[in-house]
Amino acid sequence: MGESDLNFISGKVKPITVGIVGPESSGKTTILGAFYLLLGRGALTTDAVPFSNSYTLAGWEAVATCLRWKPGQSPRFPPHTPSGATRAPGMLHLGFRREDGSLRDFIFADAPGEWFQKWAINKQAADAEGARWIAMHADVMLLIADRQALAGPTMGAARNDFQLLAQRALAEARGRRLALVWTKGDVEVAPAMEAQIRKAVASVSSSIPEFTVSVYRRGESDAAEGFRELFSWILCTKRAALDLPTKEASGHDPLFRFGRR
Ligand SMILES: Nc1nc2c(ncn2[C@@H]2O[C@H](COP(=O)(O)OP(=O)(O)O)[C@@H](O)[C@H]2O)c(=O)[nH]1
Ligand SMILES: [Mg+2]
Repeated sequence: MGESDLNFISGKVKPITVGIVGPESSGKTTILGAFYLLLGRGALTTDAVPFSNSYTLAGWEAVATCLRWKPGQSPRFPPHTPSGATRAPGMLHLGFRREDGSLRDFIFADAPGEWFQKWAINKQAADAEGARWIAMHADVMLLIADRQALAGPTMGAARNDFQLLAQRALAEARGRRLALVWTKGDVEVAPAMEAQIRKAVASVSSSIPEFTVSVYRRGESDAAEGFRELFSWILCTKRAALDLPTKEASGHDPLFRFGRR
């Protein structure tokens, strides 16, 4: 789904947009693939928030199909998300019925990591258009910390990149929901490194929730659990209510009340 298709959904109520912010190969597309596979098994949400519909089933299939077991072939990871020439990220849609009976649309924006790497360094970078799109439109941002990169031979560079990206994302979030998501939770990371990553996020706000996901089972816990916890946090997102002024003040010119930039 592209940017112009969004009108189709936002004609009703503006959907909640989830932006996944992280460098290349940090496990962003895998999160979406895992959500979709769990949804297909009825294991992503509870009966209280049943799945309603999706306008992008073919798109979901495309990200998830590699993660499935097929006869004679073990599951693979999704192919690399190309950055190409597009200016807006590819978007996947899911609709849910909430407890009060209302329908809620969610849009998941899967952008190539290159965009974020450029955006972290220069907010105005010409080829970071898609990252700016997410920063502007996302209601929820998932800031990805790739445990594999943070434990690998280039962990120092990965940490610096994370610090830059976290700074940018936190500055842009301005009151919107943001979570720190550790991907590849099966990989051990030095406690000192974990502390530095948390510190980069906590420097702005100490109340940022944390999730850990992995496609591999860790100890006793089911691999699906991390994805479920993350998804249920996303589902709780409410659109911030617009605070319109009361009637008594209506004599004033709106320009002076709302201001204009
Ligand atoms: N160990 C481990 N590796 C993972 C996991 N999820 C993804 N990966 C690896 O990370 C690579 C990149 O994943 P992908 O979702 O395409 O990352 P993206 O570029 O951020 O969309 C995959 O090809 C896998 O090799 C995980 O849960 N555990
Ligand atoms: Mg990807």
